[in-house]
Amino acid sequence: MASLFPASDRCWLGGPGSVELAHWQLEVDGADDGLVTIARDHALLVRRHGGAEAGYGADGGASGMLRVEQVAENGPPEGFEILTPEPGRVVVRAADRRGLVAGFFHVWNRGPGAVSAGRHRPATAIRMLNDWDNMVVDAMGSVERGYAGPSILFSGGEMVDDLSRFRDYARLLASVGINALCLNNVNVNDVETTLVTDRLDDVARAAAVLREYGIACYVAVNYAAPLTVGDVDTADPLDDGVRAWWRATAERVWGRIGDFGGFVVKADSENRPGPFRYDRTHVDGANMLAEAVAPHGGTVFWRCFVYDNHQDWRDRSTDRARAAADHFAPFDGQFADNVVLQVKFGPIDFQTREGVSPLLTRLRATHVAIELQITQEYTGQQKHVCYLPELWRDALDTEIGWETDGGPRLYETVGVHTGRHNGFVAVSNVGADPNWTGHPFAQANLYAFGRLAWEPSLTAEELAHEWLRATYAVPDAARDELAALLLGSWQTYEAYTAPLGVGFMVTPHTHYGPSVDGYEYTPWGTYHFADRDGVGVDRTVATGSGMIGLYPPAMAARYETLDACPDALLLFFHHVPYGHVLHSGSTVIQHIYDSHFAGVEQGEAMIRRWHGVRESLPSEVSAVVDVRFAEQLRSAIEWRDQVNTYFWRKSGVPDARGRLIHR
Ligand code: GCW
Repeated sequence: MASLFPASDRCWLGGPGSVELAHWQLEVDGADDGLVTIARDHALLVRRHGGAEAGYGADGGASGMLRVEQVAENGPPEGFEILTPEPGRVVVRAADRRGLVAGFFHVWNRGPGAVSAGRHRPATAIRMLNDWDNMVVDAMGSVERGYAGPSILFSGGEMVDDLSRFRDYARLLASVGINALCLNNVNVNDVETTLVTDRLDDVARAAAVLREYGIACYVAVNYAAPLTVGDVDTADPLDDGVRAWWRATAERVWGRIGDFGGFVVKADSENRPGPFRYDRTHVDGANMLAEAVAPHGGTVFWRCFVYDNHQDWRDRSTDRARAAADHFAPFDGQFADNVVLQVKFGPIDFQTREGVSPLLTRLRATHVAIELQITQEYTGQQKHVCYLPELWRDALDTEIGWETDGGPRLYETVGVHTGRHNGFVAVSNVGADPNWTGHPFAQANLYAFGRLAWEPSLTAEELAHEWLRATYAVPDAARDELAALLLGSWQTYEAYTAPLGVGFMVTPHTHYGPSVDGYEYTPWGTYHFADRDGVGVDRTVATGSGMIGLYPPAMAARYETLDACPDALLLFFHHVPYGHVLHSGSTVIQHIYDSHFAGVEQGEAMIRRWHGVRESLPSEVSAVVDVRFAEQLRSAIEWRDQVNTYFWRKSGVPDARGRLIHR
């Protein structure tokens, strides 16, 4: 028996100030016979196949407002139907366990009074999270780029014994439609390499928990495992010994965990081993693994974050934004059917704003998952409120115009060519912090990712209201204020950080706070090229790296010329003089000053709004938010002053409005 709701966690699934449903429980007992039990307080409703009622529990089912039944007929996988046969009664029907869980939470997250009859099914098959959890605390901590405390799954080189917190996590993910989870960091170190060999019992324990909620278990593997933990002296994907090692490994994995999902691979990326070492291609590497897992129904998620991180900053011919498309687009159609290419939404690295990855516009015969980052590595590290659905909407709504100018939008292209095996992956933002995400409002990003992956047309506004309704029992007016606080927070963050899409002005290594030239002379390929005359990266076909030419022609035309290029992405695609006049009418240098002053003012306005609404939330939530807002404002001021001072010193152009810029 598995209770679907944690009793004590501060999340949309319960905890102080959460909606009245904190007392509900749904229990799914043995998927095979379709027995589903729902309890509210002590009242149980039990239904079996075909809707036959098996009985009521404890107090006679007085609170039977919501019934869940599993039907024997074939419905769409993971889909469900809501019926409202009479006022006050809601019935959820589904053909499989995932549909049941999804349907139940559909009602739960809105409240039974707010749902209407209808059929629902996910738009995408892949709705996956990648945890970047390390087994051993390393230089990156227990969770790489984690901002919510240590890993909930690993501690001191081992998987924790008590998986109750992990079970709550699984429940939480199921509640928003996530159906796959990769347990460990894609940077696979020595200990994690043995997850698929010596530590299978641990993986099996985690997989058993995930199974209860219809979530497939994945592990990130070390591409060089045959060499490092196996008895083979190479990791050449075409070597028979290597192929045999992976086949045997897959047999053992699936022999232990019959419904195991598969492997996630970061190869030839940021010093990780990969097929390039053996002069082989990524098709060779991915298909070799795919062949090993195929007999078991397994899938290989192959990440496309492949670029030269040993670049000479003097070399202007190499452009990191081209790399994924250059490496992978030529192989479109050559990857095995159980390979999914996992592609970051932008071609650089989860920046506050980037043009979309050209690779995503080029894969027409390959399964693709768009990778988003929920953990706020570059967007305020869960100290700043930065509501990411607005960033994601901006990227996903980009019109990619394959044949003509305009549509389809990026999100509409997921899976249109290859059908199944497409969707969304995101890097998770949870940790052992009692509120799960460090900043209580960062839960909204996790919630929204799951919902967006299921229904990629949902608006940022809809998602904010949905999350708030499911999380805090507050009056409508307070909820509207909280939604207003989230909405626009990404634009505010952008306004006080790096200007006009230029990206990467962060402190090296930690990626928190400003350091305008921090990466300028490093091997990482993330440059802004600011000098006394201008700033930005020339990616045009005419005079730059030609990266824009990797887009379909009509889309390329939208970025290639200064006339056409939108202001928000100007410095991502062009190097311009400080006096260049934007479509907004402002010059670039004046925009930099104005936007940084405005960003801090918007941050102050957010805090005023927060003060008007903070009393409506439980004190433990407000106390954390207060502390984080203080840091957000401090950091925003630091960004404003460093960026404005830097550009004043470079350009010598004074602020037209004469505000204080430190010299
Ligand atoms: O954004 C960068 C991060 C790395 C991360 C890498 C990746 C897991 O700084 O910490 O490594 O991306 O996506 O592989």
